[in-house]
Amino acid sequence: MDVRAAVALAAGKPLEVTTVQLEGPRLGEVLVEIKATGICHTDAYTLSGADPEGLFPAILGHEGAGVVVDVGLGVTTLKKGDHVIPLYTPECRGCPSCLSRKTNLCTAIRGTQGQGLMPDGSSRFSLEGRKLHHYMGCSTFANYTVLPEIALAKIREDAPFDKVCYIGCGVTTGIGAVLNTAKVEIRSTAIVFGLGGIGLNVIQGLRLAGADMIIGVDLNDAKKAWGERFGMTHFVNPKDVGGDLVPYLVNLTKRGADQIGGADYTFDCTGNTTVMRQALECAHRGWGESIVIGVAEAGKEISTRPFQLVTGRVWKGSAFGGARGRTDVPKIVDWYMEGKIEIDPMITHTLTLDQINHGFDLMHHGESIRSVVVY
Ligand code: NAD
Ligand code: AHE
Ligand code: ZN
Repeated sequence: MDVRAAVALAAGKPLEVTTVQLEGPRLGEVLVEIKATGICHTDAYTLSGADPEGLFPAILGHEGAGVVVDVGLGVTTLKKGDHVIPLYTPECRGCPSCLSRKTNLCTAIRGTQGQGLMPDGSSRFSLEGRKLHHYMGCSTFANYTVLPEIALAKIREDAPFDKVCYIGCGVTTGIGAVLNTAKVEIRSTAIVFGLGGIGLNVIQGLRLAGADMIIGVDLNDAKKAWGERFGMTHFVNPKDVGGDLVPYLVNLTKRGADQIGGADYTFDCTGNTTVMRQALECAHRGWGESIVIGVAEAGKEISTRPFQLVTGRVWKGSAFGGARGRTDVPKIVDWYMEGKIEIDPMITHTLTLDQINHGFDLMHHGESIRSVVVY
């Protein structure tokens, strides 16, 4: 069938909105009509050419919501008409990773997903006979896409697509990093670096968890009001700090009788490796945990004095907020529908597919929190 898509033809070039061809679902696959998709910084990262797994030409996009249109042979858990959110971290419930109960990083199809292919090693997308790569197993920058059954979360039918698409990445990543990865306790102190589409969701996750000091750090002063809107208690712009940022933040978090300082939990939501080091080093001696969420480009490395770890700080990473998509995503949709979490105010721009490059510009200029394309 012909579908409308924004195609990444080459690294660093704007997406080209055009008509591409999509084959129907094969064994274990599902055809989904995408109704809305968010634009995440990770899409921009891959488009920039800095992603070692970035393949071109490709159809990017991984933060969508839509409706099942057709199912392939062997599909048992979904049917035509079901409302779904695509999962770039699938949940097969049978691979060693899923069975371990220690991680959400299902390995059932990760190999082919990283090659921009469906699990059988082929692509369903083409443009005038030329193969197009899938992206993160989702390719939501197309109004129809094909996904494996294990990469779809079935959600309630009254949830608005143009809002809950954000649960497909940003909301779950931020809130999940707090609840699943860090397991933040009530009354904790926390520092969040980078108050964009992910960092603000970390902040609302910290508010949910009952943290009582939530420090937000961003180079953009406009993010102060945004952080406060979701529960941030203090804002620091590193440009306003005269000396080294780490002792400044450690000082801000001093509250025990020993006056050592350092946060119980810190989160990097920037993808900047210098910031990742700062985030680790302003975690509390003895127990502070620093969670890396940001994605750094190929060739970047993190470093610190091992003494930082010897003295009890813990460095962790979090992908998709540690969420098991088919199990957890429908619950997060419920939280939104019940008013337990907020999404609407973070969706600052709603665009048509033809305006998708403008959505990337808004992100790069720090003018949006989330732009959502509605088909
Ligand atoms: P965004 O562009 O909306 O926000 C980034 C924020 O960081 C901006 O507010 C920017 O001003 C701020 N910032 C940049 N450099 C900074 C610095 N040196 N110090 C302080 N603040 C700084 O991006 P986003 O969509 O929120 O994504 C954030 C990061 O998270 C990206 O690297 C993205 O690829 C990654 N990400 C990871 C996962 C995961 O599962 N681990 C999921 C989604 C996104
Ligand atoms: N191909 C990239 C991987 C980047 C990355 O870490 N992606 C996150 C999700 S970001 C969503 O916005 C993730 O889930 N990672 C786990 C995985 O299996 O990819 C690179 O840099 O190599
Ligand atoms: Zn994302």
